[in-house]
Amino acid sequence: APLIRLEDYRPSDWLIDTVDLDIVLDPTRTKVRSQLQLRPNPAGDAGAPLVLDGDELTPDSILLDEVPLDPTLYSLSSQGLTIHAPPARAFSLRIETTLDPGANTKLMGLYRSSGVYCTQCEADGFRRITYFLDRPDVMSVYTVRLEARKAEAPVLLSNGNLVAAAELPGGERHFAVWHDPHPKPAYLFALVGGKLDHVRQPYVTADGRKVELAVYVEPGKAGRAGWALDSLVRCMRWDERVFGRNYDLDVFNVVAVSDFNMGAMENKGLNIFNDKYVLADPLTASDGDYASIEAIIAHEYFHNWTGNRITCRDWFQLCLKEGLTVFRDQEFSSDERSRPVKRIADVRTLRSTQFSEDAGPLAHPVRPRAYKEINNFYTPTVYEKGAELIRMLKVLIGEEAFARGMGLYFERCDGTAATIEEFLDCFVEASGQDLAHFAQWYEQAGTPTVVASGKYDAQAKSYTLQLAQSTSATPGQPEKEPVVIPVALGLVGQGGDLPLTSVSPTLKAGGVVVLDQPSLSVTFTDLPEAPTPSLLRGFSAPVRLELDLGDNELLRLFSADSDPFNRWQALQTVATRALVRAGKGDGSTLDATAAALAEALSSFLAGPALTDPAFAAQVLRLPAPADIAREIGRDVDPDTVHGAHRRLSAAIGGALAGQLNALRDSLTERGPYSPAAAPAGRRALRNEALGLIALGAPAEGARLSLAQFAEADNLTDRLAALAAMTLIPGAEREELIARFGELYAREPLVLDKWLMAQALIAEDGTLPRVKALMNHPAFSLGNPNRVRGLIGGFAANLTQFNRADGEGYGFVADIVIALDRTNPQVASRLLGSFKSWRMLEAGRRAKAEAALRMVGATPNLSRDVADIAARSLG
Ligand code: BAL
Ligand code: ZN
Repeated sequence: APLIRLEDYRPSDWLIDTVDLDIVLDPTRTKVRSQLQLRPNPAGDAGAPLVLDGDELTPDSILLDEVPLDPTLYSLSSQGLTIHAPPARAFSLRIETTLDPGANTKLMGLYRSSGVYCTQCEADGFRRITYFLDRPDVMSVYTVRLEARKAEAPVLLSNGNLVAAAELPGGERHFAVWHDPHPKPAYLFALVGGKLDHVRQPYVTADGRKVELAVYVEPGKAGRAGWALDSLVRCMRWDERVFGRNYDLDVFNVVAVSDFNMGAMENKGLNIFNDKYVLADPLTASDGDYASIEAIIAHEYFHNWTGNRITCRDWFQLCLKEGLTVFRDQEFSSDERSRPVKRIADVRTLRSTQFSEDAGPLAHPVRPRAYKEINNFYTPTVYEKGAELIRMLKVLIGEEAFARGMGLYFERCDGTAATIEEFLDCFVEASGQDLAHFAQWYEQAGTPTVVASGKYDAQAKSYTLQLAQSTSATPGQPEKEPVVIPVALGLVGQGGDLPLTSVSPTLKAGGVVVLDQPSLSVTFTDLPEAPTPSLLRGFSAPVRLELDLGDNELLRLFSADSDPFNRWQALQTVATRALVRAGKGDGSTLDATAAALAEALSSFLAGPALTDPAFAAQVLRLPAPADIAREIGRDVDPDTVHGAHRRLSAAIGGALAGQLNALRDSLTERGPYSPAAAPAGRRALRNEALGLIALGAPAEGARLSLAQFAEADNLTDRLAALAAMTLIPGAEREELIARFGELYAREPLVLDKWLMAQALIAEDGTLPRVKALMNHPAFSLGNPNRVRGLIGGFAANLTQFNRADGEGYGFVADIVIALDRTNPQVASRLLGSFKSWRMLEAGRRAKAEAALRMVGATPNLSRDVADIAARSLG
């Protein structure tokens, strides 16, 4: 496959002003009639051939200005249709194609999911529906007529507003016409046709527009759509209040489908969702699901301005819409819930998904410079690190300048396909600051490490902080430049934060030191006592921090820091250091660390900490074994890491079992289930405690888990009981697994969690268990959620995917190869599970490499899988 490069970008030679689609839906023979109004792009080459993208299409007919096009005037290839010498003026094209939605297992373009017609066009699925200039900088006004048998598809939806709908003569068929007045790129096109129930609610925007909001779901599931609708209303109000953004159509529809490659898709006015991120009721969705639904409903809605009204010039700019929109949804969730807890959860995700990507062979810049398959760049780096860059920008230029810059961006770039440069220019103008160096973050891959050390001079009453940064080489980038790192900090004394007095120009208002060179030092004066530095408050930059603080100083920060993120981080750092040592084979300090942590946690849990149980739950949760493996970074033995983690958890759980038990009792919910943040936080803490008891006092843990399962009135508590029991081998565990499976036999989304809980068991028996579960009636390789639950869960199992005998790798590799024939996107995602193979000890490394080579050598691989295999080995 050819390498597509940012530097080769050229504007399209042709533009398409309007698109008229007439689509007659049929399970195997869907007719697509497309009429395009084209004109030469003044910014392109006059007289250039017209090269329309097409994927797995053949035209039934082509008319140019209503006249059949002579076959000598065009050619067809596997990539599309070229008209060699089109007229050098505006003209129309009518093209007919026939599609088989039932046979479309790639879930890109038009397909059927449980009998529902739906589409997925980002990044390049529209070319699987009709021939088109399928690139985001070609923006057109769409009018879409949909026709279907009424019995098969009583609901017909597309983008924009409904302008006509009627039965056809005979009464068996009907049609609907949708018009979207906002020019959009083809990747935002969508249609839905099927039997669907819905819930709806009228909404009036802050600027007075009446909008009908609706959420469509499978028949019989309308009772589970309320939370999504409620979340939609809340995020719309929030975007009006916080970013001054109003909605711009008369309807906004959300549709849940059960087969979907991504989480959801922001098609203009018609968001299509993986049903996992829409459906919720207390017995089939966990607190985490409620929070994810709220966040993803918001994310897709926020795209209406950051993505749709302002889209991307080309796919290299993907982070322009994704990083910014993730930032916006994170801010929304922070305002709806607890800001520190949301930040901690986001940083956990960033470290586990993005730092690990940055540390391995798939590392790439937030704005990649080249790709073979764009679908492989919907990554934690583009999304999560992309959001971190926006957050840093805000810290660097300040809240007010940031708000002005966003306003300028919305005003100036509305209706355009924009670039990162155009985005950053708005903030240069709003702040008066030069952001050229900051822009390096978009170009340079890898996680910088910041090393910090400090020295107090009692005589001078001054404290000097040294900061140094470095970034390891990543594929294609052997040399790294220093980046602009905002280090938000405080100096903590006996009575709390000390004043920050310094003449250093690197210290900004609000206590931010800007590290924009290899190293610097800042001296703070007028300090009557030796301070403990609290660095990177709120995780002000996506970096690894190495501190010269001892465990005692960290424990002091845990109890005294005014920054909740760093209180949490302090304890994580103490645990991480001990686990890294033990994970490398030196477990000599583990017991002492366990005792110190248990003592700190014990007084924390006895104190006023319990005013925020969700925060306390985060404090109780140790860094995951995979985080420790990543910190060790080379020659990792997963069994040693996992063993150390178990030992530390069990020691803490054992020491605190009595206290945790009492704590659980005090947190018992009395009223009916509510997904609100406060009761969810209490459940989180109760269940975190249960996990520790299960490891520290297994008999007690089993008793409590079984009782909790029996009494629970919600999925969160049932799942937590199941998860705790998976830590305790034996007949009781197997009975509970079976009982859970029967209870939810008809709930595929819950069974996904059940499959995953089993796939994550850190025992030798897990691989045969997972193989057996592939024959479970609920499992299907054809459904992405099932694959991600069972096989994705197994591939995330540190000790079992990385079995010393290599069988875990072979199993996943075989599935990747099988899946690639039907769904390359899901297959390549799964192959991404190998991304950390190079950090393993030699034996496993060789076996992982062999599995990757086996995949790479398979004939007829998709571009998606071939690209991941090649880069993983590169
Ligand atoms: N644009 C793809 C799905 C999402 O990020 O919203
Ligand atoms: Zn997005």
